[in-house]
Amino acid sequence: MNQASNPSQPKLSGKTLADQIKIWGQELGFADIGISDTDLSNYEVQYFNWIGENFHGEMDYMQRHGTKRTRPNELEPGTSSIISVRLNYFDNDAEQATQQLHNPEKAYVSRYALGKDYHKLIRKRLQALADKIHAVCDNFHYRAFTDSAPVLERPIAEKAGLGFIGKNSLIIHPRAGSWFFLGEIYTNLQLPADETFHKQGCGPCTACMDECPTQAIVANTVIDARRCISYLTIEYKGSIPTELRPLMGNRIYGCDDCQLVCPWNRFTQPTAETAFKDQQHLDSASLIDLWSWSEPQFMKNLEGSPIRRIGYAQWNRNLAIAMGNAKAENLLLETFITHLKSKLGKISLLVDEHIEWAIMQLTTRVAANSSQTETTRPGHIEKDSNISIKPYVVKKYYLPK
Ligand code: B12
Ligand code: SF4
Ligand code: SF4
Repeated sequence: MNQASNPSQPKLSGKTLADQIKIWGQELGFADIGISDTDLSNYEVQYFNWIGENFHGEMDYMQRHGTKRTRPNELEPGTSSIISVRLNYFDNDAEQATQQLHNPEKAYVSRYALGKDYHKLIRKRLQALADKIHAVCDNFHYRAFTDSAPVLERPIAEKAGLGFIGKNSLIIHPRAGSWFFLGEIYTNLQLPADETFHKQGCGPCTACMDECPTQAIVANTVIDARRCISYLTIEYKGSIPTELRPLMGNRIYGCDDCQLVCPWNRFTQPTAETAFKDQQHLDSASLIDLWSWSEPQFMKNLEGSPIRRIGYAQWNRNLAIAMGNAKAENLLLETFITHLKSKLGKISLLVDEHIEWAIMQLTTRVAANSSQTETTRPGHIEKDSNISIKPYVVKKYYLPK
C-alpha cells in the first residue's frame, strides 16, 4: 500500500472527508463516487458457484486467488473502506450500434473499445484522487484498481450505491444506465459507507436474457462466459466452437447486446472523455477494410487501444467468422471469399481453420442464393438449414439519440 501525508493541509476525517472525496472525484471527471465497507460475504457463495460451474472458462486468473477476491483484507491487509468510482464511456457521436450490427459489410466493435484503453486513464485518475486525499490525511494507506487485480468490482459498486446488479450482471444506475467502467481505491481510512442498492431494478423485464445472441445469460445475474461473445472474441484464444460461430454475427470485438436492449440505457450519460471517442472510425468500419490490415498496420492503427491486446491472429480469427456469417447478395459473399482466400496459410493454423469454415459457410450461401426461385421475395435471405440459428430479431434498442 502506498502511504503519504502533507503537514501543511488541514486534516479531514469521517463524513467531512467522505464528502470531500466525492467532490474531488467529480472534479476529476468520475460520474459517481461511493463508499462501501469490506464485507462481501453476501456475494461469496455466488462467486464460488460461478467458478464451480466453470462459467469462467479458460480465464484462469478468475480462480487463481482463492478468497482474496471476496475478502478485500486478504488482498490488502488493513483495508477498512473501499472508494468505488464509475466513469462513463459511451460516445454519443459514434455511429449507431444498430447501423453496424445489421449491415453485413460492416464489423461491430463494442462501444467501450472505440477509443483508448481505459485501464491507464482510470488508474491515473484514481492516483490523482489518492494524492488529494493524502494531502489532508495522516497515515493514509491505499491501493487503486480497475479491472487489474482480484477485486469483485460489481458487488463493491452495488454496496457503494453506484447502481444495482441487473439481470445482465452489469451495474446499472437508474439515472445513468450501464455504459461505464468501474474502479476502486482500497484504503485503511474508516469512512462512512453509502447506502447499498438493495433492490434489483429489472422488475419483470428479461430483454437482455431473451436477446443475448448466444443465450449466455443462464440465470438472473449469471453469465456463462464460455458462451458470451465478449469472452469468445477477447479472452478466448482457441478455436471457437462451431455451434457458436453463426450466432456471433459480425461482432468482432466484445458484445453490447445486453446493454443495447436494456431500457435503463435510455438514461445513458455520454462520455466527456476525448480519450474514449472513436479513434480509427471503428464505429463504422467495414469488414474488408479491417481484413486488409497487415500486422504492422494492425499494431499502428490500434496503438493505445484495448483491442491490440488480442493480437493479430485472434483479430483475424474474429474477422473471418464475421465474414462467414454475412447474409447478403452473392456479389458481396463472393468478394468475401476472395479476400478470405488471400490470407490462407499466411497467419496461423488457427486462423486458417476459421477461414476455411467461413469460406464453407459463404459457398453454401452463394449456392442457396443462386438456386432461389423467382417467387422469392427480393432481398429476402434464407437461413442456413444445417445450423440452428436463434432468429435474432431486435425488438427495440434504447440508445440515447
Ligand atoms: C471476468 C469479466 C468478464 C467476463 C465474465 C462476465 C461476468 N459477468 O462475470 C466476460 C469476458 C464475459 C466479460 C464481459 C463483459 N464485461 Co467484464 N469483467 C470481468 C471482470 C474481470 C470480473 C467479473 C467477475 O468477477 N465475474 C464473476 C461473477 C460471478 O461476478 P459478478 O458478475 O460480479 O457477480 C456477482 C453478482 O452478480 C452477485 N450475484 C450473482 N447472483 C446473485 C444472487 C444474489 C441473491 C446475490 C445477493 C448476489 C448475486 O454475486 C456475484 C459474485 O459474487 C470484471 C472486472 C472485475 N475485476 O470485477 C469486468 C467487468 C465486470 N466487465 C465490464 C464490462 C464493461 C464488460 C462488457 C460490457 C464488455 C463488452 N462490451 O464486451 C461485457 C459484458 C458481458 C456481461 N453481461 O457480463 C465492466 C462492467 C461495468 C458495469 N457497468 O458493470 C467491469 C466491471 C470492468 C470495469 N472495471 O469496468 N467480463
Ligand atoms: S455481452 Fe453479448 S453474448 Fe455476452 S451476455 Fe451480453 S448479450 Fe450475451
Ligand atoms: S434488459 Fe431488462 S432484465 Fe436485463 S438488465 Fe436491463 S432491465 Fe434488467
